[in-house]
Amino acid sequence: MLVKCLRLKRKIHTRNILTVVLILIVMLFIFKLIDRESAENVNIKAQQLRLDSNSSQFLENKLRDYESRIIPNLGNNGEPAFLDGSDAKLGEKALKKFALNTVLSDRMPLDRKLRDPRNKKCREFKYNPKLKTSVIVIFYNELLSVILRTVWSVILQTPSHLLEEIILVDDASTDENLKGLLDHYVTTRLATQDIQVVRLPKRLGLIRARLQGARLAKGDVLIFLDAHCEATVDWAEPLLARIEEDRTAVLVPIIDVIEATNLAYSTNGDSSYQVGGFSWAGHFTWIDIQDEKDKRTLTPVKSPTMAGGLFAIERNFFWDIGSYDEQMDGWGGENLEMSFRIWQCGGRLETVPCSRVGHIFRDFHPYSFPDNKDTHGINTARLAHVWMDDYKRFFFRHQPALENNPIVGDLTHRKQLRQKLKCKSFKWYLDNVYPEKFIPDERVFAFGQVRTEFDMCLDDLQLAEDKVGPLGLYQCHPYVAMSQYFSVSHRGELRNENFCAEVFQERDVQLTECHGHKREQYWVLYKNGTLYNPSTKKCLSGDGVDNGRGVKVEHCRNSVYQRWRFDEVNDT
Ligand code: LR7
Ligand code: MN
Repeated sequence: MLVKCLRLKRKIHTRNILTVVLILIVMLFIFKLIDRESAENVNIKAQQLRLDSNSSQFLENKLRDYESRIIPNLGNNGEPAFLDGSDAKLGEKALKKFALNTVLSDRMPLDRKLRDPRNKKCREFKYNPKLKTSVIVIFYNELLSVILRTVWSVILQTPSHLLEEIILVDDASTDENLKGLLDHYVTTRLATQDIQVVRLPKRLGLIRARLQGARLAKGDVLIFLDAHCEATVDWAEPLLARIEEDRTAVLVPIIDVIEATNLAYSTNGDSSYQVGGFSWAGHFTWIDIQDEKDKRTLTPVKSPTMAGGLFAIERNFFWDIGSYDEQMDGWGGENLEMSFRIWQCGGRLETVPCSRVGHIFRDFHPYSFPDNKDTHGINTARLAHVWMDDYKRFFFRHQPALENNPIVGDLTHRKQLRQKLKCKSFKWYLDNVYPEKFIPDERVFAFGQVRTEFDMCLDDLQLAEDKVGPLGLYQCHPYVAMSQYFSVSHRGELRNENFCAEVFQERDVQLTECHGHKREQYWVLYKNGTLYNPSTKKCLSGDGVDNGRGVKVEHCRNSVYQRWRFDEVNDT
């Protein structure tokens, strides 16, 4: 019985197993079938997609769809433009994300007409240049419509006999629209134009991207533009004519503002413009023209530096004078490097007031940088070592960590270039090209940190470069940029790089624009450390001033609160 039972059990067992195996096999087969089918499906779909997004029909449809949404005459004459309803909201969102109203740009005609922003007298000048130019536009993830508006403005505003070609250099953008769609636009809508799109295999940064464009260019002159510019009437003629006259002249147009919010082309009047300067922190700045009469003649005006994005240079001269520092990465610094080099090595830099180009000024970079490196700092350290001689000390006060840092890279080639071209010193540049630049420790009676007896120091309280604010007191600290660095100049100014201490209402002391007329900005430093302000007959006083608050002038008395100790005092 027991044996029988066992056998029966075994019988049932075997049958069960057999059924399960059978079911499994059937299921497996079904699964395989389904699986194969879906894999094939996916494959076919992927293939279709690939075919589609590259096929000219697909691109053509996409482009037509895009073109159909353009609103005729929007932004005509460079007027500010606005969208309604949901587009307006989307535009505001885009502004926060890209620092540009991309929605608006996509609705605005790519070939919009701008009014002539020039001073009227410019229209009387006749230029007849023979040189032809290559226009080089570099971009990384810029908006397609903005790039195309740049291209259209060049085509529409440059007589064809002066335009050799347009070279678009894509610095390995990741935005899909900048590939197929851009190519399709160029080959269909701009087929009659000589336009090359060059694609860099990996992101090289704007300096090496420009170099790549320059290597391919054939024109007599190279004009570089950022990818968000609009050229205006006759912009190219005065540039080319001036280079024909002097091949060592490197030229910048007046750069007008295209507003990122509403794409308005705004000018600061037709004759008010500035030229380029720099700060010891290594930034480009705008400065007033040295000789006001230059403004009236409307002829090219000497500029100590350039902003960097928009300029014209004779092609061979570009290479002769050392093109760019190819070891500069990312963004920043190349503009001051090129400016100093041009002046120091025998060229000149000028702003041409009858050539005007708009540029979209964005509040932040809409793109990121690989590795988050401070390329501006590193690039500026490079140029400081190569071109600024001992004056680099001011830059490295702002960036002490970069002074002897291997991250700055090898400088041999650039130093050799300076030797080979027999370039002049930075002192020559300051004396001859930019004599109004304030040098914190030259032609001064005293300079450095300015201490009270209680280890408090005069401090600019982080005043931004373009603001007015109190001259303050703060605990002395060794190295926070130049915020505690002041000088008493030979003109009697108590000042830092940009601002002069001025007495307001006979009591408060503000840092404000230096006017050079003495009065409330005039100070006399006595041997005992008193800082006397003759116009109020009062002395700079630190009593009762809290950390981070403004100092005052008070009646002079023999008090420790009215004695100021500068790091360095000159004998004279
Ligand atoms: O990795 C990058 N690769 C690129 O190709 C980063 C940027 N780019 C492209 C970018 O798409 C753009 O077309 O390089 C161009 C310049 O970049 P922007 O527009 O972000 O720079 P910017 O206008 O803020 O900065 C100014 O200083 C830069 C310093 O490196 C360059 O010299 C810019 O060309 C320069 N722009 C101008 O001079 C315009 C006038 C502005 C002022 C003042
Ligand atoms: Mn720009």
